[in-house]
Amino acid sequence: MKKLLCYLTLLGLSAFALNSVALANKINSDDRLEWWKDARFGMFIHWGAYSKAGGEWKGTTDHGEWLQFSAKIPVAEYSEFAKGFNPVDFDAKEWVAIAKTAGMKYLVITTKHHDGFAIFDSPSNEYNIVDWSEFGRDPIKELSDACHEGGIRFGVYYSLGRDWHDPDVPTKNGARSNLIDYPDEESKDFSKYFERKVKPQVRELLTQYGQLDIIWFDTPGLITKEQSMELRDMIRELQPQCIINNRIGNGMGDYGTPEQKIPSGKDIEPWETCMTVSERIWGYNKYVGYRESETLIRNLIDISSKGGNYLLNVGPTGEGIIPEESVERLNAMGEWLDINGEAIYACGPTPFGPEVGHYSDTELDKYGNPKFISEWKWRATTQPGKLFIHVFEWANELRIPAIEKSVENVNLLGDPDRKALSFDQSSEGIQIFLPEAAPDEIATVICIQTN
Ligand code: FHN
Repeated sequence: MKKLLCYLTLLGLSAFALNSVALANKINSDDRLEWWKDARFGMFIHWGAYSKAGGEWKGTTDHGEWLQFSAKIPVAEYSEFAKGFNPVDFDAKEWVAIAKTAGMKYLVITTKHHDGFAIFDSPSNEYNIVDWSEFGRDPIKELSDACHEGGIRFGVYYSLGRDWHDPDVPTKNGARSNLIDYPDEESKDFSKYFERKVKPQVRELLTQYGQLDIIWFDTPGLITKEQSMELRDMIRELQPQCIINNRIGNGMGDYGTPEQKIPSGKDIEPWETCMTVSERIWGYNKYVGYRESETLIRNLIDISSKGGNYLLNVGPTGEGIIPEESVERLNAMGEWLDINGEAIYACGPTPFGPEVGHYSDTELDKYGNPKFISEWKWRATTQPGKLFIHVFEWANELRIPAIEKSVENVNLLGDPDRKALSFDQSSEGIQIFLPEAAPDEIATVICIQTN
């Protein structure tokens, strides 16, 4: 009897021990996202065989990362083209240095876009940069090492539901499928592609590059709930700290991903807007225009004031160079953040809201809903004991809504002497008296310190 009691006790203890290990490994979404929410600003990189074309194909010039589809290139011709991908000027440390100078805290790079060509060493599929192209090196290994050494969080993008190289990737109504080489949409079996290519390659991404901080899935397409769950469980098992975006599909993932647009108001769910530095194309296109630095800086402020992250995309050339037009703009963002970063990183959203704009009571948007009219006078972010007002439209005095706490001091974040500004606080709001000229035409930050 004594032996049985002893055995049962041991059994109980080991079960408790196992359970606590499992619990310790169970990092919840909030814990995983903590550094990410503080980071606010990351670099997106769209780079692959398509970059070699520079947006051009047989006289047409409006291509990017969709080159194979938009130029209607058969697999045989595109695969031959991919063999010539040889980014001899690629320097991972240079890319990480550009991101750090810009004030970016993480980086997400396309490891396999819709063309199905992997720019990482993929033993499970020979259609990759090491085995297939002239380059013969693994840029994802070089970039992950540079990120880990440079103190930037490392993330990978993977196209889930579109792969124009594989015969088994159907899309909704065939609209985004490769119907040139694989015209029989009905015969395509996504589960074959999932087992043959997706699972082995995601496992390679999870096990070949050290700590992985983000997996940024794209276009989940016709993936089933079970398949999304299987990927999520694999990630959680192999890289429990790794953040997953919502494009893993079927309502899963740690955060939302609005694209090329900024939500009109604060959202309780974690979210990240991804946007291009160029006017619209993600992959390199030598003909495309670029957004102005003022727009990019104010977007970062607007997004931060609504509690979101900004994943800003660059499209390096086929030789591996981030275009100068992008670098100039990222440097301008970094210079602004060097002075005002305290009002962006690890900040909370605005305590107000009406400053961002209002819904028109006369105009409708393209969906027939009241049109949102953005206001661009100022935005707000917060830190404990501090309220930051980012002024876009300068005047000699600024009025903001009332706050509960009493204001102790008001100064300009960019003023090295932090000279106190005059202000008047009442139940009606706060009136701040400002210098004649705006210290920063793009956005001057006022720091309001409260008790
Ligand atoms: O089709 C892709 C596109 O090429 C690009 O990668 C964007 C980035 O978020 N995602 C898809 C469009 O939503």
